[in-house]
Amino acid sequence: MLVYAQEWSLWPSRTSLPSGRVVVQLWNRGQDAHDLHVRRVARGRMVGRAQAAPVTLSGAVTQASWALRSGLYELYCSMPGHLARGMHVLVRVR
Ligand SMILES: [Cu+2]
Repeated sequence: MLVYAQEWSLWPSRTSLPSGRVVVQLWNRGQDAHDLHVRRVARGRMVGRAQAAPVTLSGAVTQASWALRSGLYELYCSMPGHLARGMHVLVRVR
């Protein structure tokens, strides 16, 4: 899955993924540094431990490998204030 990050949104290449190991590439197309976290969503709230792709500078691409079970997940940027400004998106793992 490729995820574009820019101020202030995240654009995943797909919103439905197979469960298991997922290779994630974060491409920062914005000007500020961004990262990418993922947490499961249950009853409208994020639960459990986050997995992450590292802080990525403007123009750079970083990669991470996540283990995801089936369910609903929120992708978000954990830099201060970025989630509140809109840098989050739901994805479904099937
Ligand atoms: Cu950000």
